[in-house]
Amino acid sequence: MRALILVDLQNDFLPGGALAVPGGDEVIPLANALQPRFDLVAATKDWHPPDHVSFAATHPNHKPGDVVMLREGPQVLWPVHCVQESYGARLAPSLDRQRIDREAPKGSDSRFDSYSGFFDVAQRSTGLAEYLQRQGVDEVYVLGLATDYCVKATAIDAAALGFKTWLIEDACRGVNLRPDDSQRAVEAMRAAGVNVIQSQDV
Ligand code: VGL
Ligand code: ZN
Repeated sequence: MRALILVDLQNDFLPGGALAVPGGDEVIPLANALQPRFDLVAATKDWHPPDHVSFAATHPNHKPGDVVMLREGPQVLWPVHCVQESYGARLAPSLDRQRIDREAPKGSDSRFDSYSGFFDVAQRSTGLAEYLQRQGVDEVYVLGLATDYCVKATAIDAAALGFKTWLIEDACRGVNLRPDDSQRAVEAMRAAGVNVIQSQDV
């Protein structure tokens, strides 16, 4: 069984959103075209409470882009984004949502961030891995936003969980706080056993 994982195709990560990823809207047509080619489609959703630990506004005297040290490790601080039930947290209206079998919210505990669709920084499961395993999925293809954060973490965890894992590189876009972050993320995924392909080769 082959699953497609759509990572965080939410309004706040698209142009005009609170944490807009440059060119983020360009991956939606690819996501729509690819969905029918899979046995199962899952969509991860960043789903934060208003006082989430990853928001700069939660930390006095900090601004977006700062990094604070937490028990679980360094945490990049972001603008308020993907607040539960808000418009920004909704899946993109242009995304074909009919074929999505499972939505996987993450980062919904105010204390812990979760770039990965599988585990938060405290290593607690979102339930997505168990769901895919129950469905008999053994191959996972990953696309979405952002290459250098949630796509990277999700693909690396998928490979570590034992799924044969592909990154659909041209169907992802990165934040690129540093200009080469996405390229480095792709290299990190490759090093973790993720196969890197383009959408035309799926
Ligand atoms: C993401 C930063 C903060 C992502 C989520 O979807 O890559 N990035 N929250
Ligand atoms: Zn987030």
